Amino acid sequence: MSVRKSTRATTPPDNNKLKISKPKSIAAGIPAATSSMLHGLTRMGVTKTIKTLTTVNQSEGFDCPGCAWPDPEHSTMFEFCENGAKAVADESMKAKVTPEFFSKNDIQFLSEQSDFWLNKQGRISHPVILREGMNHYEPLSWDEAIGIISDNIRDSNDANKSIFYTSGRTSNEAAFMYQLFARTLGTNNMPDCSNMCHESSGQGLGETIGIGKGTVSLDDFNHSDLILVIGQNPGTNHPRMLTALRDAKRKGASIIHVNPLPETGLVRFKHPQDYMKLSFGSEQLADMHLQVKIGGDAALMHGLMKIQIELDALDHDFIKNSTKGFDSVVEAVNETKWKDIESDTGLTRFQIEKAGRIIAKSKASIACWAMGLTQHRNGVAVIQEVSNLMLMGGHIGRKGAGLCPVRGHSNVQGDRTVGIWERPSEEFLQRLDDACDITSPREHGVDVVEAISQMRKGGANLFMCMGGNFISATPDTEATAEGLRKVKLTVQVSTKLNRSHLVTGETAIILPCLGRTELDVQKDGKQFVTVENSMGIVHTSKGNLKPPSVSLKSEPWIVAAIANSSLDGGRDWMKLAENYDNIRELMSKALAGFEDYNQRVRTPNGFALPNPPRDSRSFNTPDNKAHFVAHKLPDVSIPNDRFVMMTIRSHDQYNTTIYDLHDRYRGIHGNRRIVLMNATDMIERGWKSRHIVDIISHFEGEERRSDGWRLVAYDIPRGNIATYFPEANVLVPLKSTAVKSNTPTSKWIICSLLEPGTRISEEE
Ligand SMILES: Nc1nc2c(c(=O)[nH]1)N[C@H]1C(S)=C(S)[C@@H](COP(=O)(O)OP(=O)(O)OC[C@H]3O[C@@H](n4cnc5c(=O)[nH]c(N)nc54)[C@H](O)[C@@H]3O)O[C@H]1N2
Ligand SMILES: Nc1nc2c(c(=O)[nH]1)N[C@H]1C(S)=C(S)[C@@H](COP(=O)(O)OP(=O)(O)OC[C@H]3O[C@@H](n4cnc5c(=O)[nH]c(N)nc54)[C@H](O)[C@@H]3O)O[C@H]1N2
Ligand SMILES: [Mo]
Repeated sequence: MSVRKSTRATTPPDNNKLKISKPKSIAAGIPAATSSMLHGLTRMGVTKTIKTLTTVNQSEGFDCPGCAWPDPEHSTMFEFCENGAKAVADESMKAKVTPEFFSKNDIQFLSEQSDFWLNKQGRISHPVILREGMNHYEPLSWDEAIGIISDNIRDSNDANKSIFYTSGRTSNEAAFMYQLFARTLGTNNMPDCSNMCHESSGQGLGETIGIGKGTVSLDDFNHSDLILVIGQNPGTNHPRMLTALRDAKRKGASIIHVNPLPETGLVRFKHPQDYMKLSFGSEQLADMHLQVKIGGDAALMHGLMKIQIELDALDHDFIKNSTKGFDSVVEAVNETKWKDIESDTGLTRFQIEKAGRIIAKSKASIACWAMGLTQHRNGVAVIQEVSNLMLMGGHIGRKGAGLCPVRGHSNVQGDRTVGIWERPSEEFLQRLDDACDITSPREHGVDVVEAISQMRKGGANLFMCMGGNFISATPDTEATAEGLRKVKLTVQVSTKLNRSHLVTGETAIILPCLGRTELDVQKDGKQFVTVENSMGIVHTSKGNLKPPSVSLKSEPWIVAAIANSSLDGGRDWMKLAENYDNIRELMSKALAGFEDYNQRVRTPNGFALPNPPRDSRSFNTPDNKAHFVAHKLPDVSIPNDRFVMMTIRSHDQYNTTIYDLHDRYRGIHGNRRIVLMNATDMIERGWKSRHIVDIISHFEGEERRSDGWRLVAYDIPRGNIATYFPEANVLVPLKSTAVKSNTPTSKWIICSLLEPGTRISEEE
């Protein structure tokens, strides 16, 4: 038997020349429309591009795999954006990763290629296996693959030695079956991408308003006086949100953008559909940009709350009758000094007062946020501060008002609703057990960070991933790799090649699956699946493209086949996969709010799941009140000569999938190994754009190093720097996580920047 040589876990650089141009001030509009068309055309051909793009988010079409932002009525022609077009084109790529491809290229060679290169190789066409000690994947039959996985499960004496990860594109049906399988087996080990994403929002809001989801509908944007967009880059990551912001703005709403970077879409915006109608004007969206320092949001919220209290812009009736804890928040806010607020935020009291007055005047405000708040040590606390600010003015359960965590993956919220959670509630388990005649384990399972620790201790026989790219999405790339290599069997259910296929357990299997856009035909005919968007609307998604290979299986079929061969008796798993109505029938019984699922989900725009704060201004907390939660300000001081780094997304990427090398709105092209840095900070050190540095991150006495990063002078607060995810994940310490949600602090990493090859002591 050959001995496997090690593979590379971190992303190698693309050796293209770095081009820097002026950041764009206008998002969407002509360049976006052209760029998305070009992207589609080059990857999948003219007819397919047009056929595909015109059916995205139609009531008869498939749900856009781009993001979780809802569609107006879920039926508008052309309600797709550059982001969605790229996601669709990428899935429909003509190139294929075949067994011949794997026999030509060993995993060491593949691991030395960049993420951009890996993704370009196309769709995985057959099930393949990397046998113990071997350096090449080889084809195998579906039967053999399922047999190897179920043997591993049956040989294990402990269900908790299996870990089942989920990424957020998985449909409700597949996710429901997957969690039912895991719980029937006897484990809650169901980490998911949410653990790294909006976990802090779910945790924070669960405590304050009794539901871990947002409380606004898309229509609320049409009735709002003020929209806060905090720690979010919608121009790149949720482009369709810009349409909602534009419409709100036209109806008189103010928009305040809170971000260390002046993100493009919020400055000026041109709608691609207006381009089609030949209207060439651009509109300014944000009325105010509060260029807060990284981590300064909690202090900003205290400042804004001070103003509300001072101006008595408070909803006294609501506070008195429907909430608890207001006084403790007033006390905490009063204790905070303006000078601390100014130094933590980097803003002036004057700026904050101005924003505070806009908020005080508003009769209906919406607060939106994303990763700029959740991926911090105080992620849960800062979201509760936002909630405090909104509750104070009664901005909840009122038309045009509410809390709006903007989700990432298109079905990440649905996956959680149907049971992908390592810490399910007793209420959820009880209902599941009664409906499905099982006894679910009550012991909590592992989340992402805990799963990595379990693997590093050699405590996992099976690590199965329903989509995603675990090695590149998780923090501390080398530590995660060490864990993955100790697992007996790793299984990836995937569409495209990624690094998680190259950093594996002793044996590794890739199960290639159908994508969202493709026809799914089972024994009873054509199937559709269902998904839930960021605003709690559940609707259908039906692919219409011919799958790229006849060997692909659907995710529900894959779960059914593995469950069928790993568990004895009890349930006819294959029957569930023959017709997804059978799965939905079971979901109707097992899930609160899913009654008559098959019937209700077939209505043209789907249906809304119950949301007590939105529907009736009521709160499902132990005392049926909304809760103000007081927090002291976090320590956001940065040690001398160090920087705080945030890891962010570029324009041409979808998480770990790199479509291309252009961060168009920020004017950075050809190279992703860059550091955005304040020009004065650079001048002080005698550095210029393109200067190369090594980055060292520091956490609790540990150091992590990554070499060869190019500086780019950028409009970012002093002491702050930004790098791209996933290249910089090697620097994110595994143990640096948010209190309560355990989300890695991908937006708060303390770093030193050094001349190449030097060590800290040499510099000091
Ligand atoms: N094209 C594209 N679309 C996507 C994705 C993608 O990768 N590509 N990913 C999807 C997923 S899974 C998700 S979760 C979302 C992510 O959507 P975003 O949350 O918009 O994504 P990030 O790039 O992580 O950007 C976070 C923003 O927060 C800001 N920020 C960082 N730290 C702070 C802070 O301390 N305070 C404040 N106020 N702001 C801060 C950054 O400057 C940046 O603008 O997008 C989804 N949509
Ligand atoms: N440093 C840093 N790290 C981060 C973040 C950050 O901001 N900074 N963001 C975090 C966030 S918000 C998230 S959500 C995670 C994302 O973590 P993941 O969800 O694990 O990663 P993705 O890159 O979205 O996964 C891409 C892979 O999914 C597979 N795929 C695509 N479509 C399908 C499908 O329909 N079915 C199946 N089975 N597979 C499919 C393809 O093989 C593709 O290579 O990363 C997190 N990591
Ligand atoms: Mo995410």
